[in-house]
Amino acid sequence: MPDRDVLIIGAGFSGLYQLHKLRQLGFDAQIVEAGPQVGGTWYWNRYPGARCDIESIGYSYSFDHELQQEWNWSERYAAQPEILAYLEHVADRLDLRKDITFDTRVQSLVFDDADDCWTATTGNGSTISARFVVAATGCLSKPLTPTFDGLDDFTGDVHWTWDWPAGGADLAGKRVAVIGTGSSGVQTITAIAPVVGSMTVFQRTPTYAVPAQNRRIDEELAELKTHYDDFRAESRLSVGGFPCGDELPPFFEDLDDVRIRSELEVRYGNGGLCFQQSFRDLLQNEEANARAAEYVRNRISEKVDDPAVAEKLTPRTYPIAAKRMCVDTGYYEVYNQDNVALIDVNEQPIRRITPRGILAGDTEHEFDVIILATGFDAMTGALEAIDISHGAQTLRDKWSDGPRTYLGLMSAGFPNLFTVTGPQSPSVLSNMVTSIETHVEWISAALEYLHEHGLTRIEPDVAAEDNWVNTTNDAADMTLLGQAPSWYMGANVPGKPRAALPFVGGVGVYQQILDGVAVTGYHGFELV
Ligand code: FAD
Ligand code: N01
Repeated sequence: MPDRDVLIIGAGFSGLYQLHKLRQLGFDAQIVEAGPQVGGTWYWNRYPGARCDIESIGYSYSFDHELQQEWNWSERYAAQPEILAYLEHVADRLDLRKDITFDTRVQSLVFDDADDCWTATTGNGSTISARFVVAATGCLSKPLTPTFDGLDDFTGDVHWTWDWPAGGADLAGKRVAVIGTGSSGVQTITAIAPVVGSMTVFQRTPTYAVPAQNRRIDEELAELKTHYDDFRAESRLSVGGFPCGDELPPFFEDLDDVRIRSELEVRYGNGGLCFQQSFRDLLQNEEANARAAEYVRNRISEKVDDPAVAEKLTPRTYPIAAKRMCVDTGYYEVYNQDNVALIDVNEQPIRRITPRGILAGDTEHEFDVIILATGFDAMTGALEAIDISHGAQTLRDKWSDGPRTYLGLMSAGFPNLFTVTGPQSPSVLSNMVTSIETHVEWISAALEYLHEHGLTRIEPDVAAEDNWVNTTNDAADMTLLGQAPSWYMGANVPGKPRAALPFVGGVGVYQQILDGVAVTGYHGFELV
């Protein structure tokens, strides 16, 4: 008999809820977490300025009515310490820690057909067997660590955004380099600009950033709490897992210029990622996309004093929203500071890190601190970092040309192994807490169904999986996603196959598909 009914890997938003839900259903479940405490993303990413870019009222659990009534978010977009405090509070409130093993990384998972169970081997050599495994390992938890020649020779401090020193880093008055201008870079650059002595930003691709319009939300939150459940229900049926209001109709419906302009202005003024839902077909229609992109480009040029710097910061080579947009609080204005410089690494490539700084092009720039905000091996990275095998087949081999899943929940040939917000589910294209709850609840219901029917094994049919892979690829092909070399497509990791990693059909549509599969007795799955 296996040690546990269910092994959950990871103690972030996903793993914590999964443990609670399974306990409620009477399963014997355990979490194994590589880090020293709960929080996942919000434990690791402690860099200055880290905060969510989905509004906290939605970027939070909905499953516990009292929790959402009692918890008070201070700001529209909570900062990392507040989100971490929330997850710690949830762990305490639900008494989750007693079933979590910290500081332990799962290194391999081997499926045993005789017993229908998985055996996990951890970094310290211990083993745990479980009938089912839920990989709550995170979509953005495997850091991308480009090998810059000479990094080890640098005599100053090196900090990665995803592993920021727990006690903070001393940047006051220092000469600081930042490599990377995605969300982590944008937030870090903005937050440290007031304290550094000088800062040089090394940019490879400029980002489209829209303002956060962050603010305290005391009164808004009190009002929302009078109808919070309606808001949550709307979130689950929405495109992105957070209600953004009605978007403009598809672009081909001959929208007039005044209406387009006012829609973009209102959404930009409101702040946040709902900007990318200005038009229903913003990610499908090149003309619609171009209008929104041009609008943001014009705002950048208004914010940056030096036209040459503004031009460098202006994205022109890929459609807006085809790469994850950033939500900023004064990012562009940082470049108006006299002590801030911007280097385009396409013009001046980073040749190597030297003991004193960075050699870019022919110039050595001297620094006290180098900050790396270079991103993640997204969606598949954390899963493929584990040696997952069933007989002669490994998940890594199976996914060598790109992930193959049924519904982003399971992969054929790997029975009893579920992924939360796995590849080919909406996941990173949505408010992830909404998508996490959807998956946790679906997985839990499936396990309950198996238990009630005396079954011990669930696995997708190959045909159902092939169909889903084609569906997700076809859906992505109908969008502009492929036109950006982004982590959505695996393009940021050298050698990673290009494939659309998330399902682009939207949260509401996806939820209905999942419901339909469950209602029909788990259509497309083989249950034994
Ligand atoms: P994680 O929080 O990534 O947790 C996974 C855990 O699994 C980690 O603690 C990791 O240590 C552990 N783990 C992984 N592999 C193993 C292993 N082999 N053995 C043991 N443990 C393992 N999403 C949004 O929707 N809105 C936002 O505003 C937003 N902001 C973000 C900001 C940052 C800086 C980052 C990096 C991501 C952000 N995301 C955001 C995405 C975010 O990752 C998810 O919203 C959510 O936190 C994911 O929760 P999770 O539990 O699925 O994964
Ligand atoms: O990572 P990224 P991130 N030389 O991949 C550059 C979520 N998140 O950690 O664009 C030089 O976006 C790289 O350049 P390029 C959110 O989903 C949310 O910032 O590949 N540069 C890019 O500029 C987000 O999308 C928040 O050309 C190199 C940067 O490093 C996701 O996490 C905050 C390089 C990496 O950007 C990932 O964001 C933080 C090299 N060798 C994260 N290698 C919120 O605001 C990489 N780069 C909620």
